[in-house]
Amino acid sequence: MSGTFSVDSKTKEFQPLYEFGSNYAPRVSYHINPEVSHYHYGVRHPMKPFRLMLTDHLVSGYGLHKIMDLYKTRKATAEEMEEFHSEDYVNFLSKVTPENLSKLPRGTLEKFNIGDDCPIFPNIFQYSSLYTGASLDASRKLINNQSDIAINWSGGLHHAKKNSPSGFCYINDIVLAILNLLRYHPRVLYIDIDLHHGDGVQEAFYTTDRVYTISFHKYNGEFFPGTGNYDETGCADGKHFAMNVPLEDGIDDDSYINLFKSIIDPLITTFKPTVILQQCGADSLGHDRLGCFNLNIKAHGECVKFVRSFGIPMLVVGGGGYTPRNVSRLWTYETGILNNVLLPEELPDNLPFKESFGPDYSLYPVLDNLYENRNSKKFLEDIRIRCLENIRFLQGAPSVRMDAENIPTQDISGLTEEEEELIKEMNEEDEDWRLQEIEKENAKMMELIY
Ligand code: LLX
Ligand code: CA
Ligand code: ZN
Repeated sequence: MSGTFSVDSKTKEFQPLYEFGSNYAPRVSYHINPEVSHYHYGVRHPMKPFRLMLTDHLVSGYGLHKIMDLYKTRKATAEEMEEFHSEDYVNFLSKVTPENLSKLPRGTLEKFNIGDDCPIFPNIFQYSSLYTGASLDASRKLINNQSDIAINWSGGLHHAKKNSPSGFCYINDIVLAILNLLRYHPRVLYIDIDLHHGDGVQEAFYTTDRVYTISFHKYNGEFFPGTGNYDETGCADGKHFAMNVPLEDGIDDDSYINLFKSIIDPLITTFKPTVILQQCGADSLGHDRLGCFNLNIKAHGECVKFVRSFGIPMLVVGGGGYTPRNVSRLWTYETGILNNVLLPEELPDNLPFKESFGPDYSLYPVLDNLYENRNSKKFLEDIRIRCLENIRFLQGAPSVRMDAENIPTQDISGLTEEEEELIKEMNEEDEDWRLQEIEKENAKMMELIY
């Protein structure tokens, strides 16, 4: 029996796959390079770059690519990486291969923390250049006021350090993007909702009052990376400009959302960031292969929606996440939120790899209740009070003189006007290009997965 509002198949084909919410319509740019999903950490490694390909399919399956500016990103150069990383480390990363690994001088692998977590896999430097290039391109779109929100799901590698990789992260695209934003923006707020402590980003900006870093994460002193207790609050000029929200296993939707909003609201009002970078690691979801929280996709998304509601320019990046089908669901849902679009729960019909999303074929299946919630009401209230006390130390936003001679007058997009024009045209012709890319990718992925 057909329902009251059932439609024939022709009508269904032309129905929009999304519904618009309120009337704030930010310009959103989406920075991708399909190549980045083809790299391989190794069969037993939990990081699966093909989660990005699943995300791309879902995003375009819902038609979201039609309402954003798409940018195929260029690779970051070694010189750009050296704005944060040491020349020695970048040079090593650009030369090392699985084949020449055994011929390196003794102690090199230990020096650069190479091992099971951070293996050397084929074309590791190109991989790092691609996701870093995407975050840099995204930061340029915001700086040039060509976007209000810029998204790079391939970025968010918050553990990488100046001289070494850490926790699967090689080049810290977040630190590099923030350094770029600081050329124009007096105050940058970094918000990290990955399951893990955003240690690499915190460390890089620990002594400055121009970047406020806040990370929500599992903490017990042992859980990777072992840092991020509430007493790490910054030093020197950066004293009180770092905040950590250590949590126990099993936190649920309501506790997380309430805590997040009650801290982020006064923080934004007091620090008055001129731009926000949000890291949206998906390993904080329930049922993540390496995770221990109970968050549902809608709760994670609610944190993104809340930050967006302040109307401050945002750079949004990915992060951890080890159950690829849920990572892609989450980042698609959040791409919808950032575009002010509510996506239907039922996944689109024409979705490649649709079988990976069964048996529910839903955008937000229930992911909670796997772990016991070890965060008591009292524990959460104590954390909240501590965090609010830290915000009170801020005494308003630091004012920064943006030196006229340091502000380039030229466009810093890294592209000429002609190139910008070309990209615009490419975006218009994008439909064909994407279909071809998707075809090619599918063929490659079939080889990898099956
Ligand atoms: N937290 C995180 C964020 C981004 C990436 C990797 C991580 N690392 C982990 O989640 C982790 C888990 C267990 C042990 C150690 C680290 C990341 C994102 C994209 C590409 C590469 C890394
Ligand atoms: Ca975090
Ligand atoms: Zn993580």
